[in-house]
Amino acid sequence: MQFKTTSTLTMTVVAAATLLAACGKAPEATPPATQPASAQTPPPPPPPAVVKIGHIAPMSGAIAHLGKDNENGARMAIDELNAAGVTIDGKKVTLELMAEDDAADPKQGTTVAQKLVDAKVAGIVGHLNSGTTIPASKLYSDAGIPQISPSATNPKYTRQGFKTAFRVVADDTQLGGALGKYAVGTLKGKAIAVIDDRTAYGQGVAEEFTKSVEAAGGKVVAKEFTTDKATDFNSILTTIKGKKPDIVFFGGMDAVGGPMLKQMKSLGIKAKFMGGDGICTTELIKLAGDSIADEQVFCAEAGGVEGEAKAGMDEFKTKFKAKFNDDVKLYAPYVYDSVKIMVDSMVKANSSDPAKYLPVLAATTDYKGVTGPISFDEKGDIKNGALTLKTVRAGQLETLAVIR
Ligand code: ABU
Repeated sequence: MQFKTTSTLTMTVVAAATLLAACGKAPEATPPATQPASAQTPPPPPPPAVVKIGHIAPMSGAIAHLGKDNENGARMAIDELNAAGVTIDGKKVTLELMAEDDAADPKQGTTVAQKLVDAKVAGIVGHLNSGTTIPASKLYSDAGIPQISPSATNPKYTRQGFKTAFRVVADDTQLGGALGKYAVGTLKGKAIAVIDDRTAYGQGVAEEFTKSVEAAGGKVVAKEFTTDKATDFNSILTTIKGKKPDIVFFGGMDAVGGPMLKQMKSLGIKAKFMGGDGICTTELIKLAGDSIADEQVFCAEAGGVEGEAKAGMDEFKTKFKAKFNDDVKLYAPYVYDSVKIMVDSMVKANSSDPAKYLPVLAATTDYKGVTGPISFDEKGDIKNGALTLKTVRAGQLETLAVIR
C-alpha cells in the first residue's frame, strides 16, 4: 500500500516535471547535472610568501648621502635575488625591503628599530652608524632577530654578548691601530693633534688611534672635540695651531671633515689630515674644495679586496652605477653582501624563521662576497678583516695598500 502510494506520487512528480520542461522551465528540486567549479579548474597557486628584510641608515641629515648609498646596496641585492628567484623550504618567496631612516640619531635609531621588530622582519641589515647600531642591537637581540652591520665599526657592537649581532667590516681597534702606526712609522709624525666628534664611532676610533700612536712612540700634543653637526672649528683649530702639529687626526665623518679641512687651510695649518673610514669618501674631497694638497689626507676604509677579488668588486661598481646612476660612495658593497649572506643562510636553513637560520648565519664560512671572503668569528665579527689605506692625489682617492 505504502509502495503504491509512493509510486503514484513519483508518477505525479515526473508528469509535472515533463510539463514544466515543455514550458521551458526546469523543476526546482532537480540537482544540477554539472560538477562543482573546483573540480573543473585547479585553484591558482598561493602567492609566494613574503620575507621582510629591514634596512636602517640615515636618509636625512648631514650623512644622508652615505645612508642612500647603503640603502641602494640593499635594494640591489634584493632586486637581484627576487629576479633570480628565491626558494626556501621548497616554496618560492618574495623578498621585501623595509627601509627606515634613523637620521644617524641614537634615539630615532631605536624608534625605527622597534618599528621593524614589530613588523616582524626576518632580519636587519644596518644601521650605518655605531651610535645607532649599538643601542638598537639590544632590541634585535631581545627579539631574536639577526642583525648584520655593514659599516658600524665601534668594537662594542659585537662585544655585548648578543648572538644576533654580526659585522662584515673591520672594527675601530684595527682602523685606529693601523692608522696610528702609519702616522708614526711611515708619515714620521712627531706632534699629533686628535679631534673627535663625540659620537660612538668618532670618539672610539680617535681613542684607538691615540693608543696606537703612543704605543709606537709618537706624541699626542692636543686632544679637542667637536660634534657631528658642527660647522665652525676655528676655536679648536686655533688651539691646535698653537701646538704646531704635523698631523691632525679627525675621528668623525666626511660631512664635518670637509669643512674642517677648509678652515685648516684658512688658518694656515698645513698638517697632514688623517681619519678612519668616515672621511674616506669622495664627498670629503668635494666638501673640502681646493683645500686639500696632494698626499695631505690619509684615511682607511674598513674593508678591502685584493687580487682576483678585485674583479668582482669592479663588476659590482659598474652594475651599481648603471642601476642608480651614481657611484658607490663607501659601504654599498658591504650592505649588498650582508643581504645576500642573510638570504643565503635562510635558504640553507630551509627557513626564514630567525631562530632557525641564525645558527646557519653564525656558521658562515668563506662566503664569496663582492667585498671578499666572509667568515664570522665567535663574536660575530668578520674573520681576518681587511683595511684599505688611501690618500688623495689630484682630487682623487688613491689606494696605497690593503692591510690585514
Ligand atoms: N665606521 C664609520 C661610520 C659608521 C660608524 O661606525 O659610525
